[in-house]
Parts: sequence; C-alpha cells; structure tokens
Amino acid sequence: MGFKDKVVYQIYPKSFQDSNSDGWGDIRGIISRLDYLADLGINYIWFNPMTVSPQRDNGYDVADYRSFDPRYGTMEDFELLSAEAAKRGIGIMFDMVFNHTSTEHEWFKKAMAGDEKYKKYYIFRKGKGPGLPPNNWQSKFAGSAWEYVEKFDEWYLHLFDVTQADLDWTNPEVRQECADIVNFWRSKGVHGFRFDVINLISKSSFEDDPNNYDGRQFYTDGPREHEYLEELNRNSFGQDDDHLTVGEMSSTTIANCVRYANENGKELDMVFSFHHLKVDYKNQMKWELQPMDFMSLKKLFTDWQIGMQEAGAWNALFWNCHDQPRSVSRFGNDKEYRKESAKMLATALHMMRGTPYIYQGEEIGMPNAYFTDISQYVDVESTNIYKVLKEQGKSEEEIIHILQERSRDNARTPMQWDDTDNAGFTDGKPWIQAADSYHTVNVKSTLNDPDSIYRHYQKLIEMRKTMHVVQEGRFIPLLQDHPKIYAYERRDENDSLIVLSNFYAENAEADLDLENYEVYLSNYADTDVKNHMVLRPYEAVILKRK
Ligand code: TEU
Repeated sequence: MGFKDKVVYQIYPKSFQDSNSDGWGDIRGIISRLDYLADLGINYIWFNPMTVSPQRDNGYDVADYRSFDPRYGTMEDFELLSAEAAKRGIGIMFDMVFNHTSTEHEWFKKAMAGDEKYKKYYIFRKGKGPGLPPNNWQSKFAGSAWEYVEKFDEWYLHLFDVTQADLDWTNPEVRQECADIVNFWRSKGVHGFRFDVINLISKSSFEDDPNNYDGRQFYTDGPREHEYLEELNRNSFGQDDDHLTVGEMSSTTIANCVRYANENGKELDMVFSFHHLKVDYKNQMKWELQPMDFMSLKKLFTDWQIGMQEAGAWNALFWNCHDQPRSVSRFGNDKEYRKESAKMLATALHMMRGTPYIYQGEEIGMPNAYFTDISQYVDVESTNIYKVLKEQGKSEEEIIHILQERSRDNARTPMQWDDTDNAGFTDGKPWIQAADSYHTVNVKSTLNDPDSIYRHYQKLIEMRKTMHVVQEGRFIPLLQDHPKIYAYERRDENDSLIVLSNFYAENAEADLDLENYEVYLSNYADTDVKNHMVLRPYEAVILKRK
C-alpha cells in the first residue's frame, strides 16, 4: 500500500485563512499558507466540505455536491490550489457527505414537490398514528429523528439536523448518484476521499429502540454496509491506483472495521473510530463530564491496534478533528504543561500503527476556546444542547462549563497565525470569534521557537516518512497495567522502538529492560535511559534499539 509513510493534515476551510476580508476562510487563503504546511512535512490535506450549503451544519448539509460555495471561491481557485499543492508534493482529500443531503438540495426539493423518483431518494415513512413519528429514534443533534410533512402525511428521517435528510441507500439510483459525485471529483484530479458517517447508510429496520435509546443499533454498521462500500469502491475511487480513502465510522466495532479497512478487501483504506474519544464521557453521555478514564483509553488503543493488525486492517490515528474539543485541553494540561503535554500526546499517537491525522492548530498546541457566553457559540449541536440542558434545569454557569469542555466550536475557532486582531485569520469580522489564547499561542511565535510543539510534530512526521519500523513495524503493548504510562513497542526485522508516555502532571516510574536502547526523541532535553525510568510530568520518550 502506498500510504503507510504518509501523514494527513485536516483543514477546516471556514476557519483557516481568509483572503478577502469577509470573515470566512477561503481557497485563496489556503493557497497562501501552503508553504507552512509543506514545511511541516505533511503529505495530504483533508478539507471539510466547501461545496454549496446553507451552512446549518457548516457544510455537512450539502445543497450541491459539484460546486464550491462562492464564499470559499471558484473552481478556478480550486484548480490553482490543486496545482500549488501538487508542486509541494501534497495530495488532496475531499469530504463526501453521503448519508444525507441538505433539504435545500434539488433532490429534496423535487421530493417535496411530489416527484416520486426523488421521494424515493429519501426515507419517508408513515407515522405510528396522528402526530406520532414512525419510531422513537433520536437525532444526534437532539430531538426526534423524524420530521412530519403534512402534505404527504409522512415523516422523513434525519439522523442529524432537521435540514439534513437521510438518503435511502437501498435505492440503486442513490448509490449511482454518489458514485457519480466521487467520479466528478476524480475528474478534477481529487483522489483522496473522506466519507462522512459512512457506516450509517444501511438501516436494518425501522422499529422502536427497545431500550429507549437513540436507535443506533438499527442504523449503525447495517446489514448491507459492506456491499455498498464494495460497490462504491468498484464504481469510483477503486479505479485509481493512488487513491486514499478513510471512512468516518460512528459507534462502530473492530469486527466491522477489520472488513471496512482490510488490506485484502475492496472497501476503504482506513477508518476513523471514536471510542477512545469517549473515555471522558460519564455513562457514555457526551454532555456529562468526568476526568478521562486512562485505563480505558489504554485498553481501547491497544485493542484497536492489535485487532486491526491481526486482521491486516488499517487505522486512522487522531486526537482531534472539527467535531472534538482540543486534545491538549482534554487529555493534556493546557496551563503549566501545555508544551510538554501537547508533545506527549503527539508522540503517543504518531508512533502507533496507522495513519496519523493532524487537525489545524494541533501542531501549535491550540487549547479549547473557553467561550464564556452562549452568544459566542455557533455550532447547531451546541446551541441545541444548550436549550435541552436549560430545560433540564441546569444553571447557565453549569451549561457554559459543559460547552467549554465539549462543544465542537472549541475546534472551530480561527487558526491562530499571529497575535494581531482575529489571530491573523481575517481583517474582517470573523464568522466565529477567535479564542483568547491567540495572543500567546500562534504560528508566528512558534516558528521563532526551536523547541516548539510544531518542531516536535515535524520530527514525528519525518520519522513516519523515513523509518520502516514506524510504517510497518508490529505493535506490541507494554506496561498494560501501569496507571499513568502508555507504553508500546514497534518492531520489524531490523529495528525496535519503545515509546513511553506519561499522561499525568506528576512523575511516573516504570521498570523495563532498556539495556540496548538509546533516546531517539523526547519532549525533555535531558532524558536518561535506565532500566528504572522516572518520567517527569507529561514526559514522552521514543527509545531506539542500538
Ligand atoms: O460527524 C458525525 C458524528 O456523529 C459526530 O462526530 C457528531 O459531531 C457527534 O456525534 C455529535 O455529538 C460527521 C461530521 O464530522 C460532523 O461535522 C457532521 O455534523 C455530521 O457528520 C453530520 O454530517
């Protein structure tokens, strides 16, 4: 496979760089920052959707799959971006949102006008009775997953926002439309694709969730999922030798992912799974806080590493994305150990078996936005949950605290380029406010610092590009019962690396046989290799066999 030596960088285009002062990031802005990314060393950029959208869910409500939203730019701008990226050896990945379309999409509009062909593109069902939806499923953004349409006396399914109507993948015409869209972008030279919530497209049945939960057991990893992915592969990207595909898998299992992303399979190259990003959810509930359960985190990483490895399947590795709070605030310490802990998290993740993804700003250790007022939040999920938590009687203060920890907007504030107004993102009025941290945490100050988080990422990326053991080595867990250190070995025929990461703000000790090892990379200047290692707060070290 051609991607084991690659690292992907994720750009949230709306917040990356504005070039025309309208407060929105755009393609021209991205072009002006390509040198920065080339210098970091990444191989691919995954862009969140830039296609036409009412932006109710920031582009994941697609109204036209084949044109750019003019606020991002034009097809000509994109062609320039593509050429400029290629000059720097950077490939492009686009985001395909195929579980649903915006209700502004022409298919949905035709469906609503009564066109039978297009009604069959969506999931319309009769209710259980007057005023009662077809079942008790809940939208991922709060409330019923069904919306009533009076003129049909039917309801349509929307697993996400009411303006994101689910497509009916049992309809072969829908599947062909989706393949055609991928082929359209292939014809524009795009060979990388990220498929949004792609494991939700096969619904098994439309019965009530007996546990009064959200219904996910009936639409996650459904019965025809593998068949649909094989077909999409065959009819589109699978025809390119140099494709790179990743599926976003919501609440999935290792058993399914070893099939989705099997080296000998014909589905996808790799998968995003999210279990490791729920270890700070109390009772699995996103809006209930608890400190991270470190032992679960370790076990999840290890189970996924080994489960995928043994089956010959491939993981995408990530701490951050546009849906997650910032990892340095969440699993590290964004106060006194911001630098150490950001480097530690990067080390622990990047040396694992799989393909690392870096989310914009992660490489400079951007912390959560910590907005203090509900008016600063834009995300539909955050504003919806605010109302729900209010109705549950929670205080304003408590709700804001929860959003500061969990809101997706923590990841969506402008990229922090320098300490000028709006973090150097725009000289207009940004669509979302910049986080206060930009005064100290920004690219400009980073580039002047030889010991920066950014430099550490550069080194990790370089290791992935040049070291066979990082690309292909086996993953072997170490110190599995240790309460503070995450440890593993990567081993191939010639080399062995041992990676030790202290996830806590106090010293952590471990005994290992390190006679033949020396320090290859550390986030402290003076790490000593001993059989009895004492790791300082958030110390992370990569040891290499001599
Ligand atoms: O996200 C899918 C998804 O289920 C989430 O990560 C979601 O944000 C979380 O469950 C809410 O608690 C994808 C996109 O990444 C996200 O931005 C979109 O909003 C969503 O699909 C709908 O297209």
